[in-house]
Amino acid sequence: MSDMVCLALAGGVGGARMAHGLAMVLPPEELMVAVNIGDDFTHMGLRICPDLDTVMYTFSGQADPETGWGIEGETWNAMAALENLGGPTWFRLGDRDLATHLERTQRLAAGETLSDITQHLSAALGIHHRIIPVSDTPVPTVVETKDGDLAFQDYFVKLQCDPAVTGFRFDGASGAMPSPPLLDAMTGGKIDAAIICPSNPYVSIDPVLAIPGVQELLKSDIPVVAVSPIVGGTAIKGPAAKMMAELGIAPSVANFANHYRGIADGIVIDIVDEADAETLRDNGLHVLVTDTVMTTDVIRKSLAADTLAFTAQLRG
Ligand code: FO1
Repeated sequence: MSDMVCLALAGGVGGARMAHGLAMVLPPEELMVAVNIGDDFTHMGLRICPDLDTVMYTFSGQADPETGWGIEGETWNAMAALENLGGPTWFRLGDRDLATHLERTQRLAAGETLSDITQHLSAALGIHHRIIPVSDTPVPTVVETKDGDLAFQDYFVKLQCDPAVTGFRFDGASGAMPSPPLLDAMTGGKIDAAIICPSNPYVSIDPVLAIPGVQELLKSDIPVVAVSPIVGGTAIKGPAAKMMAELGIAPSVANFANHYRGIADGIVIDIVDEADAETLRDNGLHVLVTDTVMTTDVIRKSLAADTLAFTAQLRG
């Protein structure tokens, strides 16, 4: 692939790890990672972009391996001091992580775009691959429950994903634009494949697909492959399987595949779900069965290489 670009759609920890695998295989000019911004919120005056930060920290090798978010070996002096002052500590901000939020917030206040700021922060972390927000316009994810709407981080962190969900909204999506680097790649016809990373379909990928132009791009003649975050009827990390069950959908790879009907040409599923491959193929999908549980960097890289080879076959 000369100046052709593989577009990876990512959010959350699983998405960041897969995108990192792709960055181990592809040079910077052949990969663009479009990251979910639906989790972003302003907290204590700081603009926090969890999925952009999780991808950046994962690419720079400093992400906390246990949580997947924040920085490994972090100290929590600011949080402890804040606690003494009676401030909010439900959303944990480590001392080094705080620098990211401070720098992003002051640059936004100075009028810089989220895309430009992310480019600056990535470069400062020694990252050469392109990590971009899917849009520079805030499009907050709203979690709908039978008791009313919840802001995403209130649902995910404050309430620990306990409330049963009834739906999701991405307020302002219809008025948003793809971020300039993404729009440039889209309108320039530079994107020749798309990979939907194993992120939560509802709160990590759907907010990305909600940005005008993105679905149209994926439905055009480029091959699109979705990597399942559902393995053996559950999610490796996070509330995806719980959300599916609450929406009345059995958490299976078949139902995961159904979520991207009309968008994905191929699905990557884990070895434990091999028995489901035939049904998926009967439904017109191409299927790759491989080890998708990214417990090590080696598996991250091999999953990425396998997925790219699979995507290349679909292009042919
Ligand atoms: N997740 C938590 O469960 N608890 C936290 O205190 C928390 C803090 C936090 C700080 C910075 C950051 O970038 C992410 C953080 N996350 C925390 C994770 C975050 O809520 C999720 O990663 C995304 O929003 C969903 O993937």
